[in-house]
Formats: sequence, structure tokens, C-alpha cells
Amino acid sequence: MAFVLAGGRGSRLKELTDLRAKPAVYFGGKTRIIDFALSNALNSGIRKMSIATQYKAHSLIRHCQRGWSFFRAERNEYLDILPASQRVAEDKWYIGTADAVAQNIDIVDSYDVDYVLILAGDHIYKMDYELMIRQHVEAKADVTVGCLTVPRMDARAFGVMDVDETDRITAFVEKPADPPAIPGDPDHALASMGIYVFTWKFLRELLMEDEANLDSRHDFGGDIIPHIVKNGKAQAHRFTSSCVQHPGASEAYWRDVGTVDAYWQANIDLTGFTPELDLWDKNWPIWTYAESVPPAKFIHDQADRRGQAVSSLVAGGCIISGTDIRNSLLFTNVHTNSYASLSGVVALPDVVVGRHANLSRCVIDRGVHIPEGLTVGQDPREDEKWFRVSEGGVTLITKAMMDKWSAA
Ligand code: ADQ
Ligand code: ADP
Repeated sequence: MAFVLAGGRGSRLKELTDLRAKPAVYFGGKTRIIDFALSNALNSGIRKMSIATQYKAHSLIRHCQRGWSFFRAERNEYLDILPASQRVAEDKWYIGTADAVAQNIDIVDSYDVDYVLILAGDHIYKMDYELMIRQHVEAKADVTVGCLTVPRMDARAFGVMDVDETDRITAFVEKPADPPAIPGDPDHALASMGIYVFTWKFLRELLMEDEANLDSRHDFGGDIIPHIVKNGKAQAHRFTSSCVQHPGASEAYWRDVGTVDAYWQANIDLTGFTPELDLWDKNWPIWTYAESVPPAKFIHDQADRRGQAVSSLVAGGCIISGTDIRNSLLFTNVHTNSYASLSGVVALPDVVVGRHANLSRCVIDRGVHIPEGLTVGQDPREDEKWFRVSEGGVTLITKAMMDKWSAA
């Protein structure tokens, strides 16, 4: 079974996660971030899944209920949504990631499975988990940790490991300030993807011990994995391009999209000529809930201005009227009006762009109405007065910010 951890806020996404958890954030024109982990599991042949939710879970739960409710108990398939519901004790929410599993031990037991795949619901990648599970079984490991090579200084945000020649993990440090390099490759480190295969009996016992340990933060990366590395058998599973389903990619595509800049970039990358993340691959579809809407429509306005989008992704339900759109990604039901121009814009569902608006390098949250004539992305100092401008110069606009702008 797959146990998907989807309770974290993802606070570096700033106001994008004010009202929804990071796994529920929209990505790629149609899907939400969690759809990638769930689709990978489904495409890998997994038909039993649990999703642990906590922070602002309404949007996430509704999405999963609408889009992922096709599992059938009579075929021994399950999808359980497990909100932190104080099942163990009245004063206990999910403290850490390991605690989110520990509080649901009885539910995992009821699935009667030998192996549990723990996934994070907040990364963008395509991965065949069957290869990792197979490796875990063949190596008779206690845990197998998915990992990839990252630039050494980026590894400060991850769990970092050392491995021997058989890829057995010999050391594991969570978010080190000075990450240890891969021997012979001083510029890179081996980072944990935060995904694990466990033999359930083993994990079950360990979680019970960990729950009783008052010094533990009950976190996989901080407590459980380092403990197994010291006392048991932990193997690394390398996520390489051979595991992914898009031919021609030079390295495995995996993105954390944890910051506004990374989020904007990964979305805009899709508008490129041959994006590294292939969403068109029929062998590895990304499933989602999609509203039933008419096709996107492009119209000449009455002044005969052409509504057009080039090098862009435009989802269903959009109406592009007399607007010039470049290198942008428009989610479902975005309406844009005459004389407006968009470049490098990520517009979430239900955004309306008024006439003469001039927008570049920005992320516009769901349902924002951009007023007539607003210019964004030309003068960061002006933008900063009302909106959030990221380190990389991307402007984030939410409804609350727009309301303040309108009131002023
Ligand atoms: P982090 O990036 O810090 O490190 P973490 O905050 O633990 O990840 O979140 C992991 C997943 O669990 C996310 O999907 C999040 O939504 C979810 N989550 C967080 N707190 C939760 C809670 N209380 N209840 C339920 N779900 C929760 C981890 C590992 C590192 C690894 C990186 C890779 O600890 O070793 O390198 O992931 O991104
Ligand atoms: P969806 O409604 O499709 O799930 P989002 O991912 O944009 O879309 O979710 C926004 C979340 O914020 C939803 O859970 C919604 O109920 C909630 N929400 C919207 N407006 C408010 C508000 N003013 N106060 C509190 N929650 C809100």
C-alpha cells in the first residue's frame, strides 16, 4: 500500500498556501501537486492508498474525493483519507510524519499488507515505484530510501546520506548545514526524496517504540531513518532517468516546487519547446479531477484585436478575447479581455484579466480579478506595495492582496 503524507503547509509558498496545504496547490494547468504521487502509485500498480492530511485540508480532501474515488473495495482496492482526528488521544494531532503513520497503525493493519510505501504528497516527478519496491524485497532491507544526486549546497534542505558500494546507507543526517559530498564528487550530495519502502511488521514495531520515546520528534527524516541506519539495514534506491517514462531526458526530473520562484519556474518550463516533464506521455498519465468545461476559446474582439496564445498552455473553459499571451500557463476558466497582454504568467483557475492589463512574471491565485489597466512585473518596487515579490522577481497576487488594492 501507499501511505501519502499530505499534512504539511509548505510555508515557503507564502500566501499560495494560506488557504490550502501544499499538496493541494494547483500545478501544470489541470492537476494539483498531490496528483503526481497518487498517479505514480496508480501507474505502478498500487491499488491501496491512504492520505494523511492535517493543515487546511478542505481543498485537498474535496479534490481527492472528486478525483480519486474510483477505488472499489470489492476488488480489494482502497483509498482512505485520514485527517488528523485525535484517534489516539484527545490532545494529539499528527506531531511529525512518523506520528501520522503511527496514529493509523490499526488502519494499515486492516489492509493486511507486507510492505508500505511512504510517499510525500508534495513533489513533481514521474517514478515507477515498482522498481524501488522490488529492490527493497530482493535486498531484504528494513527500509529503502529513494534518493537522488543534488548540488551539494541545495542538500541543506534534505536528508543527506552516505552509502557503501552496495548502496547500503552508512550515515544519514537530516538537513545538515554543511552537507557531506559524494566521495569523488565534491560538488554533489546524495539526498533523500523523503519516500520510503518499509516492511510493515518492522515499521510497526519501530513506530510503537518511537511513540514511547519522549525525546523523539516522530519524524521519518529526523528520527526513524537515522535510527535504522544505526541499528538495522537501510538501502538507498537511486532515482535515475531510467526509472522515469520520458525518453531523451538527461537526468531524472524531480522538483520540490517549495518556493514561489521554483513553483513559477516549473510551471513556465512546461511552455518550452520540449519540456523535461512530459505531461503528454500516454504511458504515464497524471490523473486528476477535472471540471467538465467547454474547450478553450480564442476570439477576435470587436476592434478586431486578435486573441492569441503562443508557447503557452491554456486549459479548458478559458476565453481569450483580444489578448496577446506568451509563455504563460492558464488553468481552467481563465477569462482575459481586450488590449491585455500576458507574458510569463501562471494564472490559476477562475482568474479574470481586465482590459489593458499588462502582466509579466507573476503567479495569480485562484479567482483573482485583475482590474482594467493594471501593470504588474515592470516595477518591482511598485508591485511590492500591494503584492508579494519573490527573491527571483516573481510577483504573487492573491485575492486578499487584490481586495486591499481595490479598497485603497
Ligand atoms: P521535509 O521537506 O522537511 O523533509 P516534511 O515537512 O517532513 O518534509 O514533509 C514531508 C511530507 O509530509 C510532506 O508531503 C508534508 O505535506 C507531509 N507532512 C508534514 N508534516 C505532516 C504531519 N504532521 N502529518 C501529516 N503529513 C505531514 C523530508 C525528509 C527529508 C527529505 C525531504 C525531501 O525528512 O529527509 O530529504 O523530505 O523533500
Ligand atoms: P477549491 O475550492 O477548488 O478546493 P482552492 O485550492 O483554491 O480551491 O482552495 C481554497 C480553500 O480555501 C478551500 O478549502 C476554500 O474552502 C477555502 N477558502 C476560500 N475562501 C476562504 C475564506 N475567505 N476563508 C477561509 N477559507 C476559504
